[in-house]
Amino acid sequence: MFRMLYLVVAGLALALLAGCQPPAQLLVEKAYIQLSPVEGSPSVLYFTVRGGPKDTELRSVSSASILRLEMHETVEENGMSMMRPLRAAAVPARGKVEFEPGGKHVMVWGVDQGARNRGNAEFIFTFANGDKIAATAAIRAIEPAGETSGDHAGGMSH
Ligand SMILES: [Cu+2]
Repeated sequence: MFRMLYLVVAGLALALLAGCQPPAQLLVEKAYIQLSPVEGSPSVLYFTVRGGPKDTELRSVSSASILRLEMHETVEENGMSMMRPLRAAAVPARGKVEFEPGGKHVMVWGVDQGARNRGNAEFIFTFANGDKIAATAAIRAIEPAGETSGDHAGGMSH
């Protein structure tokens, strides 16, 4: 009786393994830096982490093009939105973790001129399982407020 139950469970596991799901691979995608329009104030790095076959944690983010990086999480406390440092971010197996506006994010201080000129920066994401994943983040500038493309007010001649 127990033996049969065991066989049924084993069969189920095999059926799951043989499913048409692609093999899960830990990866980082859609990385971009929202460049601060104000000189001297921090920019922000956003990205999506896709989980691999096992649970892990994102431990740190580094870049040769950036002076200082800090993982943060925006939380609601007493009706106020505030940021606090994030030591690590859990990445569930086959799951998805979004670093996005209003949630988890990485603060960016000091984007070097070479990266600004190129329009992107290389990052290394380090995980608890020892994986180090490289990803390129595009640098996005914010349009100055009140200015829409193709419609310059102020009588400038062309
Ligand atoms: Cu922050």
